[in-house]
Amino acid sequence: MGTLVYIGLGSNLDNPAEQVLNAVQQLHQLPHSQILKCSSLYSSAPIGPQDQPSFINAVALLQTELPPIALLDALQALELQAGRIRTRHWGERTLDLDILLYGQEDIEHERLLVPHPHMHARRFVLLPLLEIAPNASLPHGEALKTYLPATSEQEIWLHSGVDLASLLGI
Ligand code: ROI
Repeated sequence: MGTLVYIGLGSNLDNPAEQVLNAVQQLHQLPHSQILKCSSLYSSAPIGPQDQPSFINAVALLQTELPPIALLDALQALELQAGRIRTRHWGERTLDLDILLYGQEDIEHERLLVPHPHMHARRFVLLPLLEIAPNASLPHGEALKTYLPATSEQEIWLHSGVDLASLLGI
């Protein structure tokens, strides 16, 4: 039961790796939801203003019965709990949780666009996503791996693997 949802995680403040790992644990505790997979952690140069720290990024696969906006509310509550404050546009953040794909749904809501409109152009999304779902595709059928070559200039490197079982105690 439930929908398969890919969630992008990012942080570049206040111990970013810990922020991301902590968020994966919190996602696993959401009602009617469980984490099925989580990518390695990646370090990536900032997209946007360059005078900010590099990011830690990952992608997790969540199986959930929460409808899209309820899930969005839950993610925003976790971001707030992590002490997120909005600074400048495309600036630094303690925790960013993005719904990348929600099943194969196309969602156009005033608060939520799915697929995430920038995901195909960001290597810090594509690489971790393809690590856990090599054949992931957009709702209209395009394989996401076809977008990877166009992002080859974006700097990203492996930070560390994630031992999901020990992280989630399963
Ligand atoms: N850049 C990188 N490398 N990783 C992110 O998660 C990220 N998130 C953002 C902006 C500021 C656009 N840049 C990013 O929101």
